[in-house]
Amino acid sequence: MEEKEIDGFTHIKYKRDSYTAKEMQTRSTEFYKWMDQRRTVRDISDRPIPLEIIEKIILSASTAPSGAHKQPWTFCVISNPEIKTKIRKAAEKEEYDSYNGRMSDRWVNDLRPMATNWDKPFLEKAPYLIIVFKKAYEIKDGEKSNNYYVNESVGIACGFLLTAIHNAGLVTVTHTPSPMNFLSKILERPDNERPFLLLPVGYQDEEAYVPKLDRKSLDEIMKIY
Ligand code: IYR
Repeated sequence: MEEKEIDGFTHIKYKRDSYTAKEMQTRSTEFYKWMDQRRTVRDISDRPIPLEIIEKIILSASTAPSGAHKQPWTFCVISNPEIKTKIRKAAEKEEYDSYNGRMSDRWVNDLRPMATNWDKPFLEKAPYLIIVFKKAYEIKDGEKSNNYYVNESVGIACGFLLTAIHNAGLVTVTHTPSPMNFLSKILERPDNERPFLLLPVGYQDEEAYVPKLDRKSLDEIMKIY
């Protein structure tokens, strides 16, 4: 491996495959078609999944770039049924209050096409819940150290996580119970960690329905200068 020192730190030579314009055309088109098949699925089966799959998915998520390479994330994986039940109960309590007053009428109305409500059976049924925590700062040997661009970093890692779940042929829903500090309590997470996103992961149910939706056209989302 070719190495060089820059300002006292080792850098390694990096070389990855590159493609011809035609190859890029095919690869990017195929990738888009495959990504476009991903859907948020609430009907998740209880069919078991080996933990190793979840481990690989999380390793993929942790390849995300992060501010100063601080990797400010913890992925909690829950398969224990009692903990899942605790989480479901607490999430549904918050969600009930959200759907019944905390969210504006306009917000609830905007969600009608998604057929969501406060009932979250997938929190118990899915073989795994992955709960992503962001680390606001680090504590090593009692010393605090900073993390940077924490929301951006963890958000990108969650994008990678969703892609890895899709790649494994599994489904999830980006569940956002609010407020979600109950997750820190149930999982006894340290003070420097804040819950970011909850993903139940599993196979889709034998019969699963997703809303009939369109994605925005390229014209609507891209502006060329
Ligand atoms: N957090 C609630 C409500 C919800 C909000 C949005 I914005 C969604 O796209 C979907 C649901 C829930 O998880 O049901």
